Parts: sequence; C-alpha cells; structure tokens
Amino acid sequence: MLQAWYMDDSAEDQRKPHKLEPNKPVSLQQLEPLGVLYWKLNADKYEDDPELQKIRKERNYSWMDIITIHKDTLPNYEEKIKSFFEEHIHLDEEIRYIIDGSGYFDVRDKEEQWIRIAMQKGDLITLPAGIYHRFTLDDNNYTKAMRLFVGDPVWTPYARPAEEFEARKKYVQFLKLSA
Ligand code: KMT
Ligand code: NI
Repeated sequence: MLQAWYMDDSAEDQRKPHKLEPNKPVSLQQLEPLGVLYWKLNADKYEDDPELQKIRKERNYSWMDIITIHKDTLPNYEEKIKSFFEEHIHLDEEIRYIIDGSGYFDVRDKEEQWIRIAMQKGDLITLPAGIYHRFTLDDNNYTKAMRLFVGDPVWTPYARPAEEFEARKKYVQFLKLSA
C-alpha cells in the first residue's frame, strides 16, 4: 500500500520522513481529488509488463526513459537534487514509475499543506499539470525511475508562484470542481 502523510514544517533534513506527531496519514481517496493517480505494478518485470503497457496505451504515455538518481550516476547530482526539491509546476503531467530504490514526492493539498508520498519499488504515480510539487531522495539516497510522457518530453519546472500559466489556471479550476 502506498504510504502518504501530512508533513511537519521543521527545517531538518529533507530526506527525513517529516511526519506529524501523531501521524496524519493520507489515503489514495484523498489524493484522487488532487488529480494524483497511482498504480502498483511488479517492477521486476518492467521491461515486459502487460499491465504497464495497458496504462501507457490508455493514457498515451508514448515516451519513456530511465533515470538513476544517485550521486555516482546522475550528472550534476547536487544541482539536480536541489532543483527537484524546489516547489514547482509543469505544463504537463509528471509521470514516474519507481523500478528500484525509493524517494518522496511532496504535493500541496487544497489548503496548500504539504502531503508527502513515499514512493517505493513498483509505485507508479502521475501528478497533474499545474500541481505544486517537489521531489527528494529519502535516507536510502537512491531511486531508479522510469519517466513517462505524453509525446515529446518537456521537463521545464516553473517555480512557485506560477499562477499565470494556463496549466495552473486549469488545475485551480479542477480543484474547485473536484470533491
Ligand atoms: C522530477 O522531475 O522531479 C524528477 O524527475 C524527480 C526524479 S524522478 C523520481
Ligand atoms: Ni516536477
């Protein structure tokens, strides 16, 4: 099961869980109205997985690559780690499938509170265009993820505030209408 929770606002190491005391868990049912979708797959067969192929086909995730986030493998590691953790939006969906290791995606809820989503091997998530979010490694310092995209990838992050973008406006409208 996917684990998610509301974050504390301490400034300690971003790689720590940052759970509240007592913990305030967040369910998939709470993530859905934010437009965050989730699937659990068998990451041991990511190279030939009918379940993954079905999702890719249905959602037009035609493009993919694999990124390994580790200090020895990722060029400009420190810089990238820093930019992943700066609150931002994209103009398209951000789709990530964790095939090894782990990490955290943080997303803002409707009241602008941070929800931390613990991503582990086999977790596939999509964040909608226009949602404020960020990513960090956890204490394990290693993630191998498939990046999927609808068409040719554009990874440009727009730091908060990014209210002027059409994708953001559409997302804000979506939030107003969702349960
Ligand atoms: C992103 O755009 O934040 C990332 O690619 C994070 C690493 S993928 C788990
Ligand atoms: Ni992003």
